[in-house]
Amino acid sequence: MPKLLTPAQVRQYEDEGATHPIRVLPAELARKCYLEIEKGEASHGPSFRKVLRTKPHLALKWVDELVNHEAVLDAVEDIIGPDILLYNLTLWIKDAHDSSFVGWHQDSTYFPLDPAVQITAWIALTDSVEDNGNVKYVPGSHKLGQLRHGEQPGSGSLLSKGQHIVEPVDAKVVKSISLQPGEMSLHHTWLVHFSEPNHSARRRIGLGVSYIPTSVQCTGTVRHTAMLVRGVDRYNHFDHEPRVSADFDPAVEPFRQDAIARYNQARDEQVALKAKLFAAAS
Ligand SMILES: O=C(O)CCC(=O)C(=O)O
Repeated sequence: MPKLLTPAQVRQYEDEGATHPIRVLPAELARKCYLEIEKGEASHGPSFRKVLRTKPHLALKWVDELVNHEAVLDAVEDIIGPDILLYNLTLWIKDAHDSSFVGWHQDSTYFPLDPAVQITAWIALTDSVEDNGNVKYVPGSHKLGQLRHGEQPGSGSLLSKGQHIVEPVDAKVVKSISLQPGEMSLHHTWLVHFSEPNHSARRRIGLGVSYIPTSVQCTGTVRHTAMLVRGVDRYNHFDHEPRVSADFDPAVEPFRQDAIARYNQARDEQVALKAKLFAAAS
């Protein structure tokens, strides 16, 4: 019996590579998190975006609580089992009338993970719908395996190097993920997905959390860090991340800096490796 998902949602995930919407938080809690972002932006200025960009759960207590939230983990457990590591997360922010977008891509392209068993939980802190640039995907595309990606830095993409799939995407059928604050979607690491600019006068903010089962290994040269959020880790493939007891917890700060450096190094290594493989295959 699934813990939170309905059997139909589990089936949708298996068939399409994504399921949505899943109510995981009350709308008021999502609003509180949104206000935390506004508070951080007001007190730290533009540098706060950098804090939010990589491993913000090691900096901000409210993010730590969100990624460890019971309902979020119940839904994730329904797909990847009870022993769960939090591998990475990203705050996806599109401001009102923001032209930034995310090109067609697969999350696996940035993750040196073997096997490629990773799930992205996208938790909506605002609404995320058609007019403000919600996520869209090709149902069933998670069955295609890894596709070739190219880079286009400076293109306005929210992805660090403007990565995008270079082979033709069969986008005859595209599904839209519409979420209200406190709802979540789950998507597979090989799902082909993208998002368009925000044409509305509202901000669109979601937290994309990457969870993996503890059995998954990191394939790069850098040993990664990850947070054991549920169950037991019998594999010891990652250095475990500590939980913060307050924002910018001084006891965790040195660990955070090191974890971000390791994550970025491993991601760059992975992107370069994939670029070589894609070039060889073309
Ligand atoms: O939030 C977006 O617009 C893109 C999100 C995304 O690509 C992801 O969560 O993998």
